Formats: sequence, structure tokens, C-alpha cells
Amino acid sequence: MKPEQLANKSVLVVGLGVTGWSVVRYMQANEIAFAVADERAQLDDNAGTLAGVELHTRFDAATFSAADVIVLSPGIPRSHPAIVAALHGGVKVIGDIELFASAVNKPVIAVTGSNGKSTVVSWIEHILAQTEIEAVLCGNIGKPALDSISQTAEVYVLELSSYQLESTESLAPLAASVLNISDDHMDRYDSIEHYAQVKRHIYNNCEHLIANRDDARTWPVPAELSVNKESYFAVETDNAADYRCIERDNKCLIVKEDKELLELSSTRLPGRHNRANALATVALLAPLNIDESVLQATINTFAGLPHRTELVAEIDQVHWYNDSKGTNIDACEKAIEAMPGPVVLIAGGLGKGADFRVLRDAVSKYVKALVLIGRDRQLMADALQDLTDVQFCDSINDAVIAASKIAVKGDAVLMSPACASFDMFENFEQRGFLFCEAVQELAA
Ligand code: UMA
Ligand code: ADP
Repeated sequence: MKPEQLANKSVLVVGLGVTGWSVVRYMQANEIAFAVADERAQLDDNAGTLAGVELHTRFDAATFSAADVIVLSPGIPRSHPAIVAALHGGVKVIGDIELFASAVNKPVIAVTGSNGKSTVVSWIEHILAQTEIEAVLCGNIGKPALDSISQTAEVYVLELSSYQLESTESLAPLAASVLNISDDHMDRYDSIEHYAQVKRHIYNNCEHLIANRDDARTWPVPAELSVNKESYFAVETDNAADYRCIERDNKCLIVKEDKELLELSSTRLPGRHNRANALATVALLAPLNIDESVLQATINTFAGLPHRTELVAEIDQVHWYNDSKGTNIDACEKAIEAMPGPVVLIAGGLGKGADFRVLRDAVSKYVKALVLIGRDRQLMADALQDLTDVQFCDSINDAVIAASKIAVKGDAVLMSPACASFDMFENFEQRGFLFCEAVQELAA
């Protein structure tokens, strides 16, 4: 919806977190009148900018139904009773990305998926930073899209969550990908298929659709689509995929339609999942026609992001990896498989109802001991303790000390919790930092 379509409408901004405040700034910049709603008793420092704006501290059906348009924050489900009532009464409920879509007229590279989104969008940004093309990275990665609109941007690299996609209709990306689908956010969706369907909204109106041949839930369902050119990537052997990796002379080559394109090094980003991320990165960049020599010069200089299978120390020939962003089972499984040797796994936290038995195969093949922390550690132990030794610890510090007593030369200690962090930490970043601190103390 364009600003002029919002003029003289009754607009309600619901949720005043990072997204909500970016919507407020957008409304103010475009001189659109609005009211706000947030259930928190105390708003943050920005509250002063709301002088004269009506503030609702309860989400109620009557208030919501009286609006013409609700701009809903991604963390608030559309199934909230007040939103359901508003939708029922014909209120238009959109998200920040819907506003962004009508505010920008530059190409958008849009990325979603259960895992790897931040890695892929950052890898794309890293490569584009070394071209003439001015790229702006934004979205779920923590930089609200509306705050990122820039006069000089030539392309937007947009990370999207399923939550954002639920309230987005008219985004028309130049290139779009669902990287993969695995169990996550099952508290918000009826089924994994429902979750996948929401993710695949990213393909609506896109010009170049990039799907994962190894993961059928990422494939477009024709009835859901309006327009596209399809490409596929795959890391499992599949000659039907447009983008693949082949091994030659101990090198990994990225092949596009059987033409050797690039050599990929795995030093900085280990594991097959990062090969998939590299293929997605290259495929998403293809519509921008970047010179092959620039791609080759930049693809291996991306250092990866902190907290994602990040090598943080090598002590007495034991490698220590921080994968604190491994907050679901699939990420944990891929991280285990990416390790260079037998694994001492530090895991546990809030399991979000996931079935830890899914990890049995990887644990039985690669994990020599489990050091468990957090609220759901017993659930994890119940699912895995017949396969390997298990120890419980009450802090990340104790877990690091326990792991250091188990690991021997050639092993890897991996902190990939397969769980959210909020039972013991502020967020996954804090969990990762405390892990790194404890490892540094060991090294000292
Ligand atoms: N609120 C209520 N009532 C409710 C629920 C929320 O009043 O029932 C209010 C809260 O008081 C708070 C606001 O709504 O003020 C929270 O809004 P939000 O949860 O939508 O979060 P934001 O701060 O706007 O951050 C969001 C994304 N968060 C979520 O989708 C949960 C951020 O992704 C994103 O970086 C940011 O927008 C900018 O685009 C975070 C995330 O965890 C990193 N995303 C999930 C993920 O990656 O798995 C989807
Ligand atoms: P997202 O933004 O989707 O959460 P990140 O790039 O931040 O993705 O990575 C989150 C977690 O998922 C990390 O533990 C990382 O090691 C793991 N991961 C990264 N890429 C993939 C992938 N393609 N498949 C599975 N797990 C992945």
C-alpha cells in the first residue's frame, strides 16, 4: 500500500518493537495519521516521539475492528483474537514488508527458509560490496526494512521470516528463494506444510525463483504462483539441479548447468549446509550478471557470521565451535555433520516442542558425549542417552569445563543447542558470547 492509499484512513500500528517503531517513523515521514497498540506496560525511549498519538495498551476486538488498516508486527500472530475479529470485519491487515514493497522501486533479492537466511543474505551483501552495485541489507536480520530505504540503493537484499511473509502480498522480488524447510515455529503453524506454504509466498510475483532440489517443500506449487523463471540448487548428487557442487582434485567446484563456475573453499564456512548456502548465494546473484572473476575473488573471502558454526579456538588440537544460532534440530544436525572430528556436543535450552529423536542418526555417528544444559535437557537426554554419554551442567561455563575434560586431540567441541536460549540467557548472542568467554578462559 502506497502512502497516498493510507491518507484519510484509520491506521493502527500494532506492536512497538523494532518493526513497530520503523512503521511509526515511516508514517510520520509520510505525514500519515495513525494510532498505536502495544501490550507492554512500559514503552522504550522512543515513546516521546508519540506525542499526540493515541496509544492502546490492550489488544481488543472493538479497537482493532474500528481501524481501516492494521500494520501488524511479525511477532504477533494473525490468529490473535483481536486480529481475527478485525479481519472478519474487513480490516486490511498488512506488515512492514507490504509497505516496503510499495515504497521501493529497486530490485529486491528476497531470502527465506528455516536455516541459513542470515548467512546467505550476508554472503550476497559481502559479494555486492565489492562491485559497483550499491546494495542494502535489511529485514528479519535485525534491520527493519522501512528504516533501510535509501535514495542511493540499487538493490535490496531482504531477509524474510515466515511471520513477515504472512502479511505480505505485493512484494515482487527480482530473485527469491526458500532455502530449506525444517521444523521450527510449530507453535504458530498447524503443520509443517502450512509453514512451508507461508514461506513459499516469497515466490509470488518474483522474476527468478530459486529452490532447493534436495528439499521438496521449497519447490514452487504452480497454483500458488503468478510468474517465474525457475532454477534449482542441490548439494546431494542431482544432475537435474542447475547449480551443483562437484569434487575434483580435492577441490569443490560450483557448477552451473554443467559449466564450471567457481572454486569454493570450505575453510571459513564448514559443512555441506554451507555449500548449499553458497549455491543459493550464487543463484540469487545470477540476475545481476556479476562478472565471474568478481564472484571468484569474493566468494571465499566471506568470513561467515558469528554464532553460526564459528570456529572460536583451537586448544591442544581440540577445535571449539560456537553455533549458538543453532536453535532448531536441523541446524544442530548440520553443524554436527560439519565438524572435522568426533564431537562433544553442548546442547539444550528451550526445545519448542521439537522431537529430539530426529538427532539420533547424527548423534550415533559422530557424537562421543553430550553435555546438556537448560530447561529441556531431560527431554534431550531421554531421546539420546542410550546412544552416548550424557552429563548435565547448570551453566555454560560448567558445560565448557565438562567438555574440556572429555575432548581429546582431534575432537571438536560444538555448542549447537538445538534449542532457544531464553530459559538461561537474554538471547542466542549472549549464550554465544558467554560460551566464547569460557573457552578463552580455558585457553588462558
Ligand atoms: N507484542 C504485544 N502483544 C503480543 C505480542 C507482541 O504487544 O501478543 C508487542 C511487544 O510488546 C513488542 C512488539 O509487539 O513491543 C514485538 O514485536 P515483534 O515480536 O514483531 O518483534 P520486533 O521487535 O518488531 O522484531 C521483528 C522480528 N521479530 C520477530 O519476528 C519475533 C525480528 O526478528 C526482526 O529482526 C525485526 O522485526 C526487524 O525486521 C527476530 C526473530 O526472532 C530476529 N525472528 C524470527 C526468526 O528469525 O526465527 C521470526
Ligand atoms: P537463519 O537466519 O535462517 O536463522 P543463519 O544463517 O543465522 O540462519 O544460521 C542459523 C543456524 O542454522 C546456524 O546454527 C547455522 O549453522 C545453521 N545453518 C546455516 N545454514 C544452514 C542450512 N543451509 N541448513 C541447515 N542449517 C543451516
